[in-house]
Amino acid sequence: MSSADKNLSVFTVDNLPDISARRFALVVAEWNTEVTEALFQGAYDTLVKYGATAENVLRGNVPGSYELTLAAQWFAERPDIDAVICIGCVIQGETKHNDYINHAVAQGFTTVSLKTGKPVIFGVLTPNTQQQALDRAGGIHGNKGDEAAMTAIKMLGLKETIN
Ligand code: DLZ
Repeated sequence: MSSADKNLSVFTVDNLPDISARRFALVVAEWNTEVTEALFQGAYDTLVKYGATAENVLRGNVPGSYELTLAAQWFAERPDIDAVICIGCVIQGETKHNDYINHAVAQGFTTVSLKTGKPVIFGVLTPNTQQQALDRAGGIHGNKGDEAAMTAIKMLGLKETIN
């Protein structure tokens, strides 16, 4: 940082907040269960590892990723919920169905997030193949559920700092 920037107020996600009293909702799609369960486990383990208590992590199941948005809104509207992490896996098929789902879901999460002022995290994989999904659900590319949980924690820390 240059001397001219000395008085710059910087809000970062560097300091992780105390989440021991924070309450999270994990919404999990039942399509491609092998993948979504692994993502759920990664997210859950990360929340607990960073201080969340088991009773402060709620889980909701939805049939498919398209339904994540509405369930996310129901959870985000609860005053006791601080952040919602949405978990799904939409694998490319022979039709454009996946494109419609992915766009709707991404737009939906943004809408819920802005409407409620709470982090609504996009933990939805959009791979071409099931192997690509498994690679990102505890495989060679890590676990994106873990990353989704970290994102929720960091956003709560940023919110605390800004507010
Ligand atoms: C219909 C459908 C298809 C074809 N593929 C997936 C998928 O790969 N992943 C997923 O989570 N859901 C899929 N669905 C279901 C839709 O998300 C939704 O549940 C239905 O269209 C009913 O609204």
